[in-house]
Amino acid sequence: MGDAPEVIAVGEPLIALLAVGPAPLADVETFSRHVAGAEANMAVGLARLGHKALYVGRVGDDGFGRAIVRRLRGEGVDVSGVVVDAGRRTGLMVRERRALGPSEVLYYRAGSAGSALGPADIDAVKAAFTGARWVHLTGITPALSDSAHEAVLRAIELARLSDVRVSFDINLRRRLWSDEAAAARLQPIAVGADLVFGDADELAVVAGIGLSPDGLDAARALRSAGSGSVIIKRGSAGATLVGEGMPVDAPAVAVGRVVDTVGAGDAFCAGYLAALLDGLDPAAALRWGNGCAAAALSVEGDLIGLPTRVELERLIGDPGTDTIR
Ligand code: KDG
Repeated sequence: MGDAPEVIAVGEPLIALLAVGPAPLADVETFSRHVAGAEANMAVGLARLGHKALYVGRVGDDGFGRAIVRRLRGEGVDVSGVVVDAGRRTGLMVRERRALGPSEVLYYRAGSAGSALGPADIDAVKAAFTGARWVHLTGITPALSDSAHEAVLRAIELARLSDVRVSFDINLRRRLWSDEAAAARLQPIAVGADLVFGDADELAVVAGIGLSPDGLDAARALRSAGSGSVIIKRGSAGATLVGEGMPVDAPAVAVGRVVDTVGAGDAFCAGYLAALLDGLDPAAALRWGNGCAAAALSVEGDLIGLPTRVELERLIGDPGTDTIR
């Protein structure tokens, strides 16, 4: 496999402060500190499964930035694409935890180091596009700033020039922009991507059509407009691949107790891409994606639950065994 990256992931790495214990944010006094960011999660997921990922993003020259770089490096991700921006702070998110109803997320990332990502940061790793198989992008980055949007477009351009395929996870963040603004930037990216991941809601927004609960209409609309394969993430109902031929469904892997849903989508992408890199067929890739998502759901924080190859094989190969002696 060598040291050349198989996948180049581009995005904003974040520090996430997660409330310890269920309470409204106003009452939370203790937080646990985690490394997060959708694309960084995906890169770590790939590394745990034995694949080479290069991460491109910006951190501040601060303790949070150092924690991110150390963690990614320690996980085996190539951090040569990470720029330390001395003039800005590392992006931050704060998340409460509720026993009932949705948990609120607050972002402290406007003007962050990560939001200053630009096309020059992509050009700086241009050589890595020769030989890479995939570039992985999400719909979060184009929401951060004009320059971050341009960085995404530059990554797509270099991918095309180097025969690298583009994987795009919509990851609609309504705290960052309106559906209209998101559709305007994300639709052209989705339509040009070889692989698009999204839930039914995200796919409908990006396709510019009404919501259908199964997401099939939106997936088909995107495919007719030019997208390659579309993966509909359906949470506890599993995932569906809409590509050539009939849609392929794969059930979710049962999770005894869901501890933390955030990051499961990134884990799914990591599992799916890892399986494709291994030369497995799309049905197996869906199983790997679902397995990784289940593993991530069962642990708090975005990174901790991401499985190694052995853990994934145990999870999807022998679901009846719960003790290894
Ligand atoms: O997918 C998980 C992400 O939501 C989390 O790590 C933070 O990247 C993040 C974001 O922008 O919400």
